[in-house]
Amino acid sequence: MHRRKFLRNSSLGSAGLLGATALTACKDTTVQNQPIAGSPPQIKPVAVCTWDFGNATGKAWSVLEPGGSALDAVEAGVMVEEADPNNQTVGLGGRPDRDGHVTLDACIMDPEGHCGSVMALEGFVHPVSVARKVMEETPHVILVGEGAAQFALEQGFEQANLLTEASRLEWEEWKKEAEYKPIINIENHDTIGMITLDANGRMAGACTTSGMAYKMRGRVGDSPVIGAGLYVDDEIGGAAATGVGEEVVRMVGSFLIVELMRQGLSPQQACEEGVRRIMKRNQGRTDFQIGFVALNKKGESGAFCIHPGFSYRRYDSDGHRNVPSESYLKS
Ligand code: SD4
Repeated sequence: MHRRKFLRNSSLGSAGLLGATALTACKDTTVQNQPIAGSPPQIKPVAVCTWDFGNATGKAWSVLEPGGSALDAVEAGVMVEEADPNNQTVGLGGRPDRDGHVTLDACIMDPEGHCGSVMALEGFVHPVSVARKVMEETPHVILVGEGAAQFALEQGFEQANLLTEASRLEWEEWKKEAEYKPIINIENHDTIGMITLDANGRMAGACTTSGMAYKMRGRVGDSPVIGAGLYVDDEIGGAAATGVGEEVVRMVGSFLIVELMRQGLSPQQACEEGVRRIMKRNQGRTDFQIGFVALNKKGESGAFCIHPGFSYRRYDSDGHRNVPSESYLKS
């Protein structure tokens, strides 16, 4: 019902090509990067991330504001959530798979388009930093499982037990029924994906997660898949995803959003179109959540999701705020 109405009202429909009508058809709630009054136009740094992770964007800002690089900022920013045992979907304290293993996925991209990723990494608090080492120290883009752990050790990362008592007890409880059913916005949707723009106009991104709670052993979602959970093109902008990774992977979601921005859509319009494509492919299925956040080269940002409840954090020289996202379904 919702879907049909939405598609009927959308001039983008299934055509995939974006004309001038399409660009003006939807209400554009893109957040602008305001110029500083009285000063010549200049690049103003920005950090945005999925969900209300103010400590993470705050950390990224502390790197960006004094002139630090987008890459250093994005890594430092998401590391805050990786180290927080109270965030049960990222890093330390992340919910385990159904067999009780905390397995982490992360990726990072720099302004030159270099990228690194680790998948199903166990026993290290900062998979994003291991991913950065994959990018900088190896001829590869992705390392998985035991190989990723071996590489992390070789690079001097310290091993740690990531299963906190709180997450272990929840898992023990879950095992009584052992039902695998994501609960929208609650159970396991707090992956952090972050995009940064620095004072030199360079962009970077990172995404890190413990994935869907109680997933099958060996399952990898969208977050460490370049183009799905994260994509950055320094000429255009970047995007990151949160939610049910299988659906994001099927659409190569973040790459799609960056390509839509390349065709002229604002970050807001691009996120909306990305969600519409996912809904179209799912033919009326609504029992899952996905949220996208995007930032373009001008420092404009936008977000969109399927169900109400998603928001994104934005930090720039005008302040630090949690921006509620509009949704495809209204309630
Ligand atoms: C995944 N996309 O592994 C991740 C989960 C997530 O917020 O985003 N949670 O599918």
